[in-house]
Amino acid sequence: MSVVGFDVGFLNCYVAVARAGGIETVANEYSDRCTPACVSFGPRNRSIGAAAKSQVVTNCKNTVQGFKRFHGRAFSDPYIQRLKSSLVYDLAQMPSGTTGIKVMYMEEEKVFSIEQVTAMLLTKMKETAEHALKKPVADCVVSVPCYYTDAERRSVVDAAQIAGLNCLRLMNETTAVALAYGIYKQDLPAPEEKPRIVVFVDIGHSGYQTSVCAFNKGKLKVLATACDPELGGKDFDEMLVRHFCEEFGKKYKLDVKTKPRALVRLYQECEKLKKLMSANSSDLPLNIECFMNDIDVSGKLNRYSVLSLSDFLIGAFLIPVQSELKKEDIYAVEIVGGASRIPSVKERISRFFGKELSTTLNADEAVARGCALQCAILSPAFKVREFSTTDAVAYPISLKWNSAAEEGLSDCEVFPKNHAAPFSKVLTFYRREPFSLEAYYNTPNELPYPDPTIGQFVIQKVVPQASGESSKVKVKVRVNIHGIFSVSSASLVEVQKTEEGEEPMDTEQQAEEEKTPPENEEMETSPEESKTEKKSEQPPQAKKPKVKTKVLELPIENSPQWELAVDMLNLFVENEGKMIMQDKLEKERNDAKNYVEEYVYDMRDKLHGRLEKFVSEADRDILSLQLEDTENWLYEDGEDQPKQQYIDKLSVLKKLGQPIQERYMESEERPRAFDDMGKQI
Ligand code: ATP
Ligand code: K
Ligand code: MG
Repeated sequence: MSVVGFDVGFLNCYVAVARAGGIETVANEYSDRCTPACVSFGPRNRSIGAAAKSQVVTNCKNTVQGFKRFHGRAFSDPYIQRLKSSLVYDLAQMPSGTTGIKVMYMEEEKVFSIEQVTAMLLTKMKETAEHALKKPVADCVVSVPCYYTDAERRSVVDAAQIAGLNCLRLMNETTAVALAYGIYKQDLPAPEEKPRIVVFVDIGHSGYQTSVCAFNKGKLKVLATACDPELGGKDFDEMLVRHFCEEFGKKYKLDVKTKPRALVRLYQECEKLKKLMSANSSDLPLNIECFMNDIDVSGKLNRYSVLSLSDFLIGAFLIPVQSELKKEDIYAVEIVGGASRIPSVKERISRFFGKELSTTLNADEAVARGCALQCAILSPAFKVREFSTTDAVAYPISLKWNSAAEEGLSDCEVFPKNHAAPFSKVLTFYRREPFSLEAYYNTPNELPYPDPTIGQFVIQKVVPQASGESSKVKVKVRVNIHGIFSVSSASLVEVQKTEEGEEPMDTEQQAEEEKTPPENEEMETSPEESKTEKKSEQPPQAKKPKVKTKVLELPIENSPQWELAVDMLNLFVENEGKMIMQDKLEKERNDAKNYVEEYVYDMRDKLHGRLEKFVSEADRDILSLQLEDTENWLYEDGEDQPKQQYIDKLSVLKKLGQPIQERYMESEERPRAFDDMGKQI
C-alpha cells in the first residue's frame, strides 16, 4: 500500500507522498522537487525528466515535451495538425487513429502512443516516490485538468496502468488544490451552516482553471468550474519568442523559424526572461551566443513594451465563472500555478473578483499534495481525517437512442454541467430487443474538441416478456470517481404470470413512454458515495393484484471513443517493462565504464602520492603504463563497449593495483593495532 500523489503538469511535475510525519513533496535524484515533463530518446536508452530536458537543444528532434495536450485526440484533429507544424519533434497516427509521437529510439524509427509517453513520465515519478518511500509504489492519485474530456481521462488512466500504477482517482487539479486547502482548516462552518465559498485559480504553463468550492466541516463540493485550456504561461513565452524572431529578423537577417535548435534555445531564454520580468521593473537584456549561423544575438525587453505586447493576453484572464456568485459571498480567492506569479495577471484577476488574492498554498506543490491527501483518504492503510470531496461534471452529457416507437431519435441530458460527480443514475426503457445508447457532449461549442462523441453502449440480450409485451429495462449510467462516463449495468425486469393470470401492470407506463418526451423518462439518481440504491421495482400498491418479478442482469457492450484495445494496452505494459530494463542495463553499463575511468584517475594520483612507498619502481612503471593504455582505450575503442568489457578492464588493473593498496592499508593499520593493544593493557 502506497500513498502517493502525482501532479502531471504540462511543463512541471511534482510527487507528494504520505509518511508518518504527514504529506510531503519529495525530490528527485537531482534534489529537485520539480521534474520536467520531458522524455528524450537515444540510441541506447531513454532519458526522462531533468536528464531529458538537458537534451532539448542537443537532441531536439527526439526530445518530447508539451505532450499533455495529445491525450484522447485523433491525429486528424485540426488542433493536432496545427500543432504538428509548430513542433520540433514529429507526430504520427496510431493504428487506432489517435496521436502518437515519432522518434528515433535504439537506432530505429519508432512511434509511441501518447499513453506510452505519459507512462514513461509516470515511470520516472514512480521511481522518485519509491526512492523516497523505500518500497514499491502502485496505489496513487493522478491529477488532470478539470477541463479534460472523457477520452482524455481514459487515456491518462491507461498511461498509469502502463506505468504499473493503480490509479485510485484521477483528480481535477483545482479540486486537489481545494482539498489541500480545506482538510487542515479547523474553522469551517458546521455541516448545517452556510458553506464557506472559496474560488481557486490555477494558472499553469498550458492552461487556466478556476473552480468555485463550498466548504463545510469534513467536506468540500465543487459548485462550478471554468477554464481556458489554451491560456497559460506558454502564451507569454510565445509572445516573447515572436517579438525576438521579428527583432532578429530585422537586426541580423535571421529566419529563426527555419532552425529548430535555435528556436528551442530562444524559447528557453524567453521563459527565463519572463520569470525575471515578474520580479524586475527595469529593462532586461537577452543574449544568446552562437545562436544561428555562428552569430551571437542580443536584444532588450522593456517592461512597458511587454505590457503592451501582453495586453490581449491579460485581457483574456476574464473568467467566465458562470455561477450566481456574488462578490460578497466569496470568502477568498486562492491562486496557484507557476504563471500566477506574473504581476499583471494577478492584478487582472484580483480586479475581476474585486478582492485581494490569497496565496496561502504552495503555488507549485498544492496539486501534488492534494492528490496525495486524496490517496491517503482512499487508502485503507492510512489514517486521515474524514473529508469527502464532491466534484463537478465539466460539460453536460447527453444520451441519444432510437425510440421504441420508431419515431426516430430521442435524446436526454443525463448529467447537466456542474452536476455532482461521482454519481449514478438509473434510466428506464421499455424494449423488446437489444438497443444502443450513444453518449455525447451536447454543447460542442464549449468543448475544446471538434468531436463531441463519448461512446456507444449496446444493451444486449433484451427480449420481450412472455406475454409479448415490451420489457422494462433499467440502465444505470454513471460518472465515476475519475470523471469518466459509462453505462455501468443494465437489468431486465421479467414479469411472471401470477396464478390468477393477471396482466402485468406496466403497460400503462409503456404507452406513456412512447409518447412522452424523453426528458420525462423515469430517472432515479443517487450519488456514488451512498451505495444504497432506491428499490422501486415493486412499489407497494395494495389495491392492485400482486405481480411477481425477476430481475435479470444484461450484458453491455461498451465502446467508448478512442478506447485503447486491451491487447494494445497489454503490449504497451510489456514494452514499458522492456524499456525500463533496457534503461537499467544501459545505466549499469555506463556505471561500469565510469568505475574504470575513476580507477584510472584515482590510481594515477595515488601512485605518485601516498602509495609511492609501497611499490617497486618496476611495478609502478608497469601499472602506470596500463593506466595510460586504459585511458586511451576509453576515448577510442573503449568508448562504447558492453558492460563486461569494462568489468574485465577494471579487474586487470586491480590485479596490479590491489597488492599495493593492501600493503599501504597494512602499514596504516599496524600502529593503530599497537595503540589498541596499549589501551587494553
Ligand atoms: P499545466 O498546469 O498547464 O499543466 P504546469 O503545471 O506544468 O502546467 P506550472 O508549473 O504551474 O505549470 O507553471 C509553469 C509556468 O509558470 C511556466 O510558464 C513558467 O514559465 C511560469 N512561471 C514560473 N515562475 C514564474 C515567474 N516567477 N514569473 C512568471 N512566470 C513564471
Ligand atoms: K505543476
Ligand atoms: Mg499545473
